[in-house]
Amino acid sequence: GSSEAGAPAGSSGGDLITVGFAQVGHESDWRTASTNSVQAAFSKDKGFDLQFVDCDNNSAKQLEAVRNFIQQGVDYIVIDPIVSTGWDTVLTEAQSAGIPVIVIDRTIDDSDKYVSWVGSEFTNEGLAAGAWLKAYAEKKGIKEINALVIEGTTGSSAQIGRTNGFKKYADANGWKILDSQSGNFTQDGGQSVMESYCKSYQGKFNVVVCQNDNEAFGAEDAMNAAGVKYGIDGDVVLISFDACKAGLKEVLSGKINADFQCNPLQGPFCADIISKLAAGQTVEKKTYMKEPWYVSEDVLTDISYTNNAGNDVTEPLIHVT
Ligand code: GYE
Repeated sequence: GSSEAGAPAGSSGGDLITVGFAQVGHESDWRTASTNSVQAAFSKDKGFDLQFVDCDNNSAKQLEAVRNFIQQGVDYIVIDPIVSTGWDTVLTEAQSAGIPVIVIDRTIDDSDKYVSWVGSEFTNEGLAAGAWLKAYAEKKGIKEINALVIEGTTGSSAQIGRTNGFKKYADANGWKILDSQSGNFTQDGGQSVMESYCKSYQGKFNVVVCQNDNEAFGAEDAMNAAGVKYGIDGDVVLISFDACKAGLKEVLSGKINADFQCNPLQGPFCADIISKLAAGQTVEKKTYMKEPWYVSEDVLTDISYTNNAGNDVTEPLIHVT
């Protein structure tokens, strides 16, 4: 650590800034991109000594990882919180130990004891999906929407925001959400939820909303097996989130109708925040990633979508240009 006023004590990395990162797990392509981004941004040649812990989507493991970082006396702790609640006690412990905590990606609801957060506006992503579907249905003359939702990890802010954002459109437009179950942000999860949906709702649904691309890949496998036609040439509109590389390929080939990007490249923003803190500078409490959306048929040519700049989102942030 540095000797600037306000810089934390307890560095064990010589001149390097020691950073403990409690990562969610390895459930998706998005997560891999996130891990790579953080590891590249916190390399030794950039002045950091990164301790990376894969918490395997297990909240107890994640709390334990953070407590270990506190015990070791790292300079900074970075957390991508698996779920949004249950954080206040451990963040109080970090605060008492004088270790600043930076939150990335998913948000924390029940505590304000962190210094800064960088990530995405998940409710906005759900609203964007709703706005796109509304325009698409109008263009295609689809009168009734019977949707099946495959949610992400229950209690994660990504799942909560995407669910609420899309539901807002469903409620406002009289769309039916036939079912909404968690696929845990994994391909296997998406596949098994979709297999059971295909059995229970055969012939009754025309929209499938997957809360990440890996779930969408699993849902595609299940629909292929059940003979359900989806995508631009099918009977079922397939919507996804993340827009990872493999997801965008599916958009290009028309299998996924629309994919709402969540930008995982947060490492450099996080490293910048920590460098500023180490230099005794003040940092923004919130930093939002820029996120376009990708569709295989552009039904909104005259409308562009603008990322949330910190507003409390109650309406979709769509601006006619
Ligand atoms: O959408 C999903 C990942 O927290 C935004 O987690 C992230 C989500 C992402 O597993 O693919």
